[in-house]
Amino acid sequence: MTATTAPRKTARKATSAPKAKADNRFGDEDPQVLRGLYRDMLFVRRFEERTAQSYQQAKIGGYCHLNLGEEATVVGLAAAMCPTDYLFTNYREHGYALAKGIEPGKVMAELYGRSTGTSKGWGGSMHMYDTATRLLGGYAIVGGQVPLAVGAALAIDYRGGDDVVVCQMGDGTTNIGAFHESLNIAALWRLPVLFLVINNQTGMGTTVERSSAEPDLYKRAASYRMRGERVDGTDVLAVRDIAAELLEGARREGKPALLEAVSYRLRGHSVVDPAKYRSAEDVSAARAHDPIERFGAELSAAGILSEQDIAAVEAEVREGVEAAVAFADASPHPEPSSLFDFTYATPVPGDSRRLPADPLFSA
Ligand SMILES: Cc1ncc(C[n+]2csc(CCOP(=O)(O)OP(=O)(O)O)c2C)c(N)n1
Repeated sequence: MTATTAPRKTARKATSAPKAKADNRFGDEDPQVLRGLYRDMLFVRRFEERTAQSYQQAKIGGYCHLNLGEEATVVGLAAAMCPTDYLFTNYREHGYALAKGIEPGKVMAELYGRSTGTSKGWGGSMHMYDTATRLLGGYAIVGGQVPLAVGAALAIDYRGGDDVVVCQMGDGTTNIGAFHESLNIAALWRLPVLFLVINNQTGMGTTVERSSAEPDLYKRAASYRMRGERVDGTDVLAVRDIAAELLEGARREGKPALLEAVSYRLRGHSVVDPAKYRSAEDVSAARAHDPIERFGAELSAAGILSEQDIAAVEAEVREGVEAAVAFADASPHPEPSSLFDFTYATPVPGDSRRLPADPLFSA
């Protein structure tokens, strides 16, 4: 997406840029990198807010789930990954697509169902896919991505090489059978995969405590003798650092791992969910943990981000998001005649290409 997620092989690069002040937790961090992380999180935030607005304007249809509140996990993970690493996600993936380096216009065009989108407009919000950046979806079936991610890790292991697969999912997914089967195989065969569980504390409207007999989700890794860690998913640096460590273990030693990132969903499950089941305390806890405000305040206090910087980043980000919207809006819809072109990978006899309103039997 920006310099923050630029190609690299290790989690942190040596730099000759000026160092941040020492009287804060930033130590020898490159201020440029810190500002980049802030900018990338803000981009996801504004992109998602604009997506919600476009949905209300009926520019976007179908299901639509946002990463609002989860920006630190999205950006921290991307900062730890190599660009050649593979990523599988659930349906809440717009931010990951951006952080993986896909052009924002292409991401928005997919949301708008236009042919310039990541999946030619046929996938929509939940099915983004991009081989160039190795985002291998975008899955709507809860847990559907987990066995596929393990399959990709098996392919890497079989062929050789040091790529790693990250498999993102929500807390609710850890109660799906395929999650347990996949972790078992990954551990048994020592596959290079990091399971990233976004514990945003709710699966639709059900809390983790009500749905999970073991609500400390990172502990599930222990059943498979796998390393399990929990991190504050609203702290971009904490996510980046632990993700980098676990990715390195998977890459160098074939040690799969599970990372639970605890965050707070700022809105409902999807754009059409008013989240009436949430208590006032829950909503204010979510606001209090806003990852962007918190990081911005820290950077300001450390003298790394001035008021003018914040205003300039805001302007640049808004301009980028509006450019993405303009690109999407100006892009063509897919041709109806092309609707079935990729239903099957190869031609299939008797493949029905009937469109809605076509006669059931035609001469
Ligand atoms: C197999 C399956 N069961 C049920 C659903 C309906 N459903 C969609 S999202 C969701 C909640 C999943 O929650 P979680 O895994 O915590 O992910 P989050 O939405 O918080 O990212 C459910 C039950 C589905 N899509 N697939």
